[in-house]
Amino acid sequence: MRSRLKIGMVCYPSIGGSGIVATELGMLLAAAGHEIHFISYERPVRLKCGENLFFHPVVVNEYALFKYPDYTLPLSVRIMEVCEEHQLDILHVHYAVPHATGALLAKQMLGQKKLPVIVTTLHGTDTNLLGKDPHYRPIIKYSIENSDGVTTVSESLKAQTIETFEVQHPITVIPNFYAPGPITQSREEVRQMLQVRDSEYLLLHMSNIRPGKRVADLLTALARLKNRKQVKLLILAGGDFEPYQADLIRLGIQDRVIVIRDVKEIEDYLNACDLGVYASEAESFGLSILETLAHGKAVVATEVGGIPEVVQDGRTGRLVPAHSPGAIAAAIDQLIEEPQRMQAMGLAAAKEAQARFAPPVIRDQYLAYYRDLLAAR
Ligand code: GMT
Repeated sequence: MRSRLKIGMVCYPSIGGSGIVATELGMLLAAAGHEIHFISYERPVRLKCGENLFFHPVVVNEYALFKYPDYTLPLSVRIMEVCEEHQLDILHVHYAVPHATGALLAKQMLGQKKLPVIVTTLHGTDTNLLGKDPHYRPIIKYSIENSDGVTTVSESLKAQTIETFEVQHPITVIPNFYAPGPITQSREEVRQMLQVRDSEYLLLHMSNIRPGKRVADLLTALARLKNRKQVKLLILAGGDFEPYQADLIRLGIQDRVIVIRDVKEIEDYLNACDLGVYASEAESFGLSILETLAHGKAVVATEVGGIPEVVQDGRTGRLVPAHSPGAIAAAIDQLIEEPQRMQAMGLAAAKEAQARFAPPVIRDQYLAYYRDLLAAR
């Protein structure tokens, strides 16, 4: 077996946990000497140029003939071309549909030529959203069962996947990872720019703000806080906040909420905040939560999916039931009234993140997994 692996990485290129994990993993593997080929419709946002890193765009042309644009077929052709041209050992796809499906089509087209080992990582919505749609469920099940290796980002997602698709295929859990990048502006500078006073608590929420993130619950919780005059909420939104503007006015919290869109460098904001707040109704892992903890900030988050595998209730944050703005407000108020406890939780959070979710540790778990699959075939 080659010591230097050639790995294809297929992912969504946008701001979003799965794309970020795939990109960071590819960059870590490249830094360790492996040759990494990204395949996507755009260059992944966090992909920095470097040695051993290549990007192969999938070109999708529009045809009046198609009522709905098709991505899976040009994707499978691109995957086939890259596999053939670069003799890939591993094809690591993030999400079963359309990425694993495209990989399986590519494998069929390659026929007798050298085939890569296909590793599918499930990130969540394949199972907890599309898995419930009868028009998608069979193709997701097929894509999982025909991958050479399948991983999930949490034990919870593994259990949910087995239950949803009734799959027999072994599934290995390899969690997500994160280590804080450099701070470019001081906490004071960032707070000044955001017009947050020293005496105020800055809550932070980062997500694509899709309905499942329950941003409206966070806004309601903010309006219900006993200590609301002392608190501001910063939302780093990877989506359109416009639909929530009416809630701000209705709840009278326009002057308490700051929204910034499509932030790529999150570190300065995480450094400037005091507490993370997450109200999701489903979450396989919660990469934003890990990012918050790793910066030494406790979180108030919902006790759903894989979140309890990331946050330890009472030690690194507080877990509350989903769909319960009152419980979120009570947990935030309690931490504000016990600032030393909030700080101690933040310190524990940073230590825990470093010990359990450090990038080199997780990179080595993926490498060992790739090598086991290569040896077994
Ligand atoms: O949360 C989303 O809607 C985006 C989605 C994605 O594609 O990035 O996130 C999923 O993958 C992340 C990375 O593994 C996880 O941290 C998120 O928890 C997961 N989202 C859901 O399960 C809803």
